[in-house]
This record gives sequence, structure tokens and C-alpha cells, in this order.
Amino acid sequence: MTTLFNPLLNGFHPDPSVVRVGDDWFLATSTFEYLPGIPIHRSSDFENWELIGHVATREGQLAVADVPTAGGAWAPTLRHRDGVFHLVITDAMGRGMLHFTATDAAGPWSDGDLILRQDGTGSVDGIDPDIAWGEDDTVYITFSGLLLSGEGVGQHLGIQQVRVDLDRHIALEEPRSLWSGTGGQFPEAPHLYPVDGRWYLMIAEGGTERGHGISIARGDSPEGPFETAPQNPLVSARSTIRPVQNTGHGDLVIGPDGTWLCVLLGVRPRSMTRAFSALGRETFVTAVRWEDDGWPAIDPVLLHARPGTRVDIDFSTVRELDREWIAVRQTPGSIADLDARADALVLHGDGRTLDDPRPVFLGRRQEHLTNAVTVAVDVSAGVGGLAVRYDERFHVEIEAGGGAVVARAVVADLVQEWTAPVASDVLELHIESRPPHAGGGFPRTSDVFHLAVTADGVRQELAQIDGRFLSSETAESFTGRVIGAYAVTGDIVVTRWTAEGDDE
Ligand code: 6LW
Repeated sequence: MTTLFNPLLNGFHPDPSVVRVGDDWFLATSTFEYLPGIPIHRSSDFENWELIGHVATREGQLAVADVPTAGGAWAPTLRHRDGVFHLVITDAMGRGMLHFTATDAAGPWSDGDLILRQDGTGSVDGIDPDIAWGEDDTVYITFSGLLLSGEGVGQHLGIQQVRVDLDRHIALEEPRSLWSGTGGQFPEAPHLYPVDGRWYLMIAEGGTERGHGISIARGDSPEGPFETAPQNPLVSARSTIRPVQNTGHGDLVIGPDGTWLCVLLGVRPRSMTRAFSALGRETFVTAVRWEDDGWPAIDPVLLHARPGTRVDIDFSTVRELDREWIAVRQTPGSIADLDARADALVLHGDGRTLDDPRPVFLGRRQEHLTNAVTVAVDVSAGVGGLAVRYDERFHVEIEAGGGAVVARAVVADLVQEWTAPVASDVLELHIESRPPHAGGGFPRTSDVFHLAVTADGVRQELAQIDGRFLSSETAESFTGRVIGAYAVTGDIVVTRWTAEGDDE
């Protein structure tokens, strides 16, 4: 197992759920307010994962257009039965608890049906739904009972369960309470597993930050009662100096060599002292062993960084966007114009800035701790640039147009700018994330952004900005850094995108 790369999925891919179908494994993760929503990755060896599609690619499948920041697609469960993939998820502060199906994991997926209350009204209130079939084909939805409202998270009701009629999408009973962990806050992420004649209920508790952990209980019925494992938590990095922190929110599967694996979320703070997690919550894997007493033991998560990557996109040769592009509360196709010019991507600004909930921003997840992105642009007909976005209140950008270049840091209500004149409209804009260098005046607990522009072959660095400001801990966001090109006014012509990074 130690040969597996960790993270399995770099960049913000929280709340992983995994299913094995034949000789392939499929992973689904959360995407919150971004579209397309709920990526599906496939692997045949658990090492190399291919993004094969998304569950939510069409308007209406998720109601994220007006969802509050970090609402939207929360915590899928992906399962497969009788030739059909099933995915249940909560469109938080959006449509509610949904059930999607597909015969091909790459899609197309169904429109998504609400799991309704007994009387057919409203959805069953909760997050982190799991779907499981009992011996008599009874369908169970087990979830973290939570009263969500338009403003956000309400009262936690613990782990609950309803039997459902999956054809009519009706709950056959009012939610029943199950085992809710060992007393940690926010019992959530429940998953039910039938193993050797027993039913195991695995949950996350402690909250998705440094106190996060995984606990398990077992019983003779999927409806309980459940007895807690003597060695809970099975997984937690709390109060340790392990390089992968916040570990929790797991899902179990039998891996390629026939042993059990646990996929789970974690963060990679740059250093261990009060460190900051730039990339958000990523998907990791670790080994599971079943002990003689019938309880599982789960190994601590070991880092095994993937080799660095380089992406080089020349838009004179690209006529469609690849699957890694994402946009905020709208589809990439609704803002990216590949038809206006044969040699470039055009972003049409309409006055919306990065402070808006739906900016004209086309992004990709930052996947490496050390990272450099360059975008070649022509700003003769507009104002826009290159940005690292956590959300509309936390972003860093280098913006050009009208004969000037501005480096800008927006941190909650604080804004700082550095401006320089530039004699050309054909520019290269650069944002690099690098470790702090000795004597640079920046703390070792995060990285440093370097913002620069190249005009007429001359590169000029405008600003260095503390990377702590764009981290999970500061932004308190469920997502992670997304780097993208954007337009504010007029047309921004993007001719080339290059990104390279590694985890050294
Ligand atoms: C997810 C839940 C959680 O549904 O955050 O903090 C939500 N815990 O497990 C989004 O990741």
C-alpha cells in the first residue's frame, strides 16, 4: 500500500467516496459552488486517476447560481448496484438531499431527484447522505441530521436514517436516530458496510478541522443497534505533528491487491507549527486491516507526493475546454468563448469583478504547494488578468488594461494594491506560490505569492504576498485555491496558459 501516491487527488477534492466495479475504481468528491459539479475519477490501479466526467454538467441539476459561499455540492456517496451507479449528495442551501443515477460513471447522469418526506413534501433535511441496500433489498439513506437554512448551517441532529422507496423517492418513515459517535462535535459522513455477517457504521466526528477523526460501530442490522469500537477514533491526526492533518470523512473499499483501503480527506500544511493549508482538503488513501476481533484498524496517512506536473495550453490549438476547468456558480461554457477567435480563448467582461458571486473567472485547482502559472493575454480591448481565488472575499490577482498593471490582495475587507505603468497590451502575467526564503520576512507557516508581469520580454515583479491569507484556516472555506483567468470589462484575449508545480 505504501507505493500508492498520497494525495490520491491533488487540489481541493474533499469528502471522497469510492466504489469498485469489476477491475475499476471510481471516486466522487465535493465541489460546493463550482461547476461542473461532483467530478468522477476512474482508476484501474488506485495509483493513476483520470477525470472521466462530472455528475452535474447541466443547469438545474444543482441550484448553485445563488448559493451562499461554500454551499452547494457537499459530500457525495457513490455506489453501484445491478448495472446502475447511484450517487446521493446534499445540494446545501440549494435543492437539498439528492439522488442521481447513471449507467456510465462518465455520464450522462440523471437530473437528480429529491429524497422526499413521507408526505411527499420537502426533502429529508440533512447532509452527507449514504445509500445502502439491506439483505431484503430495503434501501437505507443514512445521513447527518442537520437543519440547513438559506443562511447556512443550523442544528445538528446526529446520525439519522430513513428507509426509502427509491422509485418514488419517498421516505417511508420519519428519520430515526442511530449511533452518533463517541461524543465528538459534528457527527457526519456516515457509511454503512455489510462485512462477514455484521453491519459496520463508519462516521466522521470532531469537525473537519484539526479535531477531525473517523469512528466506527457495528451491529447485526443496518438499522442498529450499534456498539462502538473499543479503539475509536480509528483515524485522527489531532494533537500530532503528522504532515497530513484534518484527516477524516472516509470511505472503505477493497483495493487492487484484495486488501481494504480507506479514502479520506486531509490537508497538507506547509510546516507543522500553526501551519496554513493552501490547497484546501484533498483526497488521501490509507490501509485498513481487519483484526481477529472483527474490528478494522486504519493506518495513519503517509505522504507520498506525486511527481510534479506541467500543463501547457495553446489556445490556437484548442477548440474545447478540458474537464479540469471550473467556474463559480455557472458553467465554464457560459463564460469561455472559444468561437470569437481561432487563435485564442476570449473572456467577455461585463463589469463583474472577483468580488462578485459569479465572476467571469475560468479556473483550475491549485494542485501543488510550489506552483507557477503564466497566462499570455492581450488586454487592448479590456481589463482583466490572472487570479488565485478562495472565494469572493479572499483572492489575489494581477490585473492589466488601460496602460497599467495592478497587483492586488483582497483579504476579507482589506485591499492592498501595487500599480505599475506598462507600455504594451500584449503581456504575460505570472502568479507563483513559493516557499518563503530565509530572511524574506515571511513566516515559514505558509507560502508566498510572487506576482509579476512580462512586457516586451522584460519581467517585472510587482508584489510578494503572504500565502496565509488564501488558506483553509484563514478563509474558513470548504474549497481550496483555484487559479484562473478573468475579465472585468471588455474582452480579455487569452492565448496561452502554462502551469507547473511540485510538492517539494
Ligand atoms: C461535509 C461535511 C463537512 O458535508 O463539511 O465539516 C461538509 N464537515 O462532512 C462539506 O465538506
